[in-house]
Amino acid sequence: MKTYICKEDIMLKDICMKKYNKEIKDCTNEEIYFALLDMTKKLADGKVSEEGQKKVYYISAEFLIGKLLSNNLINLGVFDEVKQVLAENGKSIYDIEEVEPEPSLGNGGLGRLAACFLDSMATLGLHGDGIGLNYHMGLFKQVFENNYQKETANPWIEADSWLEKTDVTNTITFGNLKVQSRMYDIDVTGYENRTNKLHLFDIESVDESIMEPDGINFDKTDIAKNLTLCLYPDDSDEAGNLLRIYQQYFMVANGAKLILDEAKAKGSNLHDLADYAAVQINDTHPSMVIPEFIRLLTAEGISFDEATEIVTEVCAYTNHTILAEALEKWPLAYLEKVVPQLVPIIKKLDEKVRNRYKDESVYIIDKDQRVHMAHIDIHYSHSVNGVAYLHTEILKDSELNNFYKIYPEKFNNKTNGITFRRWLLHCNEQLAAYITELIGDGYKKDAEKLNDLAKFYDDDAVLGRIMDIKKQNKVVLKDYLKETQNIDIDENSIFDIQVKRLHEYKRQQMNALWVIHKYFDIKAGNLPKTPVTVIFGAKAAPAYTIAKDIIHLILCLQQLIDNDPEVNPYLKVVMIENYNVSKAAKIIPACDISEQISLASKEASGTGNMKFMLNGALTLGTRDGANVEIGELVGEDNIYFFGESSEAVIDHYAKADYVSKDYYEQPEIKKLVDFIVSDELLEIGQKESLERLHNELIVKDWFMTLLDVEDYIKTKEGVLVDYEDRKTWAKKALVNISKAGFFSSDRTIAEYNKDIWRL
Ligand code: AZC
Repeated sequence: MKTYICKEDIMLKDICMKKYNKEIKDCTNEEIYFALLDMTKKLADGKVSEEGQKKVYYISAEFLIGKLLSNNLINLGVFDEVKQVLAENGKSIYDIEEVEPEPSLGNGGLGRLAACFLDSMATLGLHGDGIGLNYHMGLFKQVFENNYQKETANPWIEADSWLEKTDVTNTITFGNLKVQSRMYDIDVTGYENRTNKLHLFDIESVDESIMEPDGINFDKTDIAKNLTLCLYPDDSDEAGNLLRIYQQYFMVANGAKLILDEAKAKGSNLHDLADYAAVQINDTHPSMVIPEFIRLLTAEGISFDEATEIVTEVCAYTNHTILAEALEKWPLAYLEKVVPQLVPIIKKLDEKVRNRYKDESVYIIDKDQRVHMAHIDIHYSHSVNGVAYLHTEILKDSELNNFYKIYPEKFNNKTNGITFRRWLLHCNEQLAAYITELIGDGYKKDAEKLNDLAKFYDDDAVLGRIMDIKKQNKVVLKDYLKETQNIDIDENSIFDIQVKRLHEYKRQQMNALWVIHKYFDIKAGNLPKTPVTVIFGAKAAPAYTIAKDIIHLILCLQQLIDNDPEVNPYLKVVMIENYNVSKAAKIIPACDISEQISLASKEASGTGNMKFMLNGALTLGTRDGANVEIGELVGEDNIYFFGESSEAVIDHYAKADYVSKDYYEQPEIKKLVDFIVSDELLEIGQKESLERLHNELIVKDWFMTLLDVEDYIKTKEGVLVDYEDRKTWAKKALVNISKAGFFSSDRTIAEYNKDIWRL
């Protein structure tokens, strides 16, 4: 029997023996997990090197990395071997995966993108590290109670984990206090290539015990204890805003110091910093790195003007949203409290802008004395990019048009991507193996090779297998839901899935209105040929009341339908609790219909849409974000578009002429909306919450749900009809898989490097 990892000569068997004095077969799953942790770190360490002069630093408030064990094993080329060795010893890699806690270092697409990018940088052999914060409790853990979202603490750091404590420590100075920081590192393995690092800074004096049992509240003023407790602490009051500024400065002050130290160690005289470092600023959370660099460079004797030029050459900025509320604007007074050392620099940067341009809209400090962080980025970076073609066009033509007119050469598009290691090889092993059987494994390194699947579009046997694999993935999800939430779903139903952050612009509420429509339809005797399971998964920001009301509505619908024997054979609603990366990996391969129904112009890109497509789901969506590019690749026959165009939507906002009430007055729509406050639902749910949502849709509906709901319902009914022709459906699924290569984050990162970083 083979009981070791022969390839790298590091023996799992030996580690188990040394650590526990046991054979593999006698170890518990926990013990094996920790042994594999040791083994993986050793294998990864062998692939770290500091060669190459220039290095890229990706600074981000979020890194939604997900569990790492299996992905690292895949990237290190030993997954199959480990799986086999474990099986020979009566253990399952899948059981061991369950032992690993999911790191709580991100929230949504922006954070998951950062994680995919780190994977791709290492895979392409680029020397590139991540810089972020080591949040102890992350966002929060979501539980459902009385059909509501309840937040609880989400601690994830164990004594032994992927985090490696380093010797790098700094004293970080704020206006009113000094704190000690320490750097922790996580290995980022590339697929059969180098290992990079994710550097996470932590505060030495952090104190998890100040967290209240609700998992989100703590003394927001006790910075020395709370600085790295949580991602996105509540910012509905001044203390919360200040805490976010403390976090952001802590991240960039440590990051900037590291970057300069590494450059100097390689021989930089700092005047030539751009030959040593490229810094990608992921949204505005790290924007203070620009004035911080200037502060450090001028302290080394470089003039302010030259320091500004150096920093501009080094830094590049990525915008991820056009939602005004997400573009950070800090009151100057807050910055004066937390980071007084940066204020004179920011004022000088603003002065330079004012001297050159007479347009108030591009100033850094506005007339209300608020500092527009994105404006610092745009003036003082050499590159500004959007994350999908449409998004970048909207930035250029409307949102940032005044900047585009000044700096047309800075603007560029980098359509997002996803790592196929996690989102195909790992989450859908069966499909990956079948693709390999059909076209070889070249696609693992060159995703465009998936195009070779085109020759099987009309091959009945292949189409049959694609549907079989989908079915098996549905059974996996069914078993998982039974085990985790005690929910029964039918693997023979259509899996219609919307999983993403909860936000009104993403319009989960529109999907809920379809559920209501279907409920009426079934009650009226129009029974669907194939039952439908509508699956939602989403966390709402704790202070976002309407988002929580939408979750409440979905949970109430779930209960109503579950208890109605007339409806439940045909329709089921499931809200996944605590949706996260690990759950996504189980949900996405099982999906038939991928819901990407944001109000056109509002979803910068989306990346879930890409994951679903790659796993053979068909997109039902608006012409928004990267959906547009998916549509161009697969062709109109292989995607379901509906709804108003982004131009029409932007026009409605410009003219302020959208009146949801006018749509509500249409009897068909009124019936659906009014069901939110029907006796049936009020019996299950909370009056206050359901009435607030009902009212919101009628009097405000800022993201125009009622504008598109009719077309949405019509189109979705058409999708269900199409599903009945399984062969044509399977062909559409295969077209989607074969065209997904463009959305590999390897392609995206190659573009960043060619156009922006130039390593
Ligand atoms: C998201 C965008 O909403 C999403 O469309 C995009 O795909 C993703 O970034 C990656 O670019 N944004 C966020 O998650 N968060 C913020 C603050 O924009």
